[in-house]
Amino acid sequence: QNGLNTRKIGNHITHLEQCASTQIVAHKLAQEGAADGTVVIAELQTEGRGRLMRKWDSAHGKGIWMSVILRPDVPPHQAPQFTLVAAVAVVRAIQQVTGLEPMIKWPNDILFGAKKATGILTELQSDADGIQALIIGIGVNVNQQLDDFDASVQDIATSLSLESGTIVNRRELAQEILRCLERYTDMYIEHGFSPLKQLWEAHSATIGKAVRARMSKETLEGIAEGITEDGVLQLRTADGKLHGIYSADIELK
Ligand code: BT5
Repeated sequence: QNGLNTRKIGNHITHLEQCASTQIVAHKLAQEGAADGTVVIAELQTEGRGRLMRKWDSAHGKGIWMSVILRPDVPPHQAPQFTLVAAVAVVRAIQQVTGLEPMIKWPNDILFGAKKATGILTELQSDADGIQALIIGIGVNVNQQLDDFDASVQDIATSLSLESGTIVNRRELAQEILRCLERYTDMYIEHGFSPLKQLWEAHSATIGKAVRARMSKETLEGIAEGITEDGVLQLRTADGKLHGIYSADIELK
């Protein structure tokens, strides 16, 4: 028993006052053989990162900046789905602890209206034998007020405190996120995405909407019709064609 009532996630927690990025620390621990479910959490990240090496603004003591090492027995092509599963876990935890109702923007943003409160970053360590480790990075803006944010994100970011008008207990929320993450990743590993699809769609800010999907080589506009059992976004363009989107930045139109 680890106090969280989880089986593995959070059995080992490294709590740092400061680091460059909890992703970097977690990658290193994973390479050194850290157990499935190991968690790294920091009060301050000096080089918090998003996808494609974008910056993640990580104010001191105001958010939950953490990375979770998982060692699931699934093929590497399933790694991106863990982002969707983690998003469901974080939304459920936020609902549970604060009563707020955030929405998920495919694949990795948790929003209130158009503003982002959480980002998720799933990274992979793999070799010829398959996945060695997944490093799931979760950044939740919890108690920032507007001027705690970097000027570059003040127009696009929000925090749970700004949304609720109260101070939110970060420890309680982090614990609930870890419990939900274990519940939903277990479900995914055992049964695949189908039992989670409905839950995901119920919290989706994307499905049924007109969106612009920016990918590395092209941009497509159309209606986001749904996601497949594999978590692939189905986008229907004006010419009636259905496109499977594996990775993109989505703009709601
Ligand atoms: C993400 O990337 O949203 C993934 C963020 C993951 C952060 C966690 S914190 C713990 C762990 N350790 C790390 O170093 N990272 C993970 P992406 O979809 O690429 O979004 C990045 C964009 O979000 C930036 O380019 C900004 O526009 C915006 N942004 C940066 N910081 C933000 C913040 N605190 N709140 C809201 N938006 C932010």
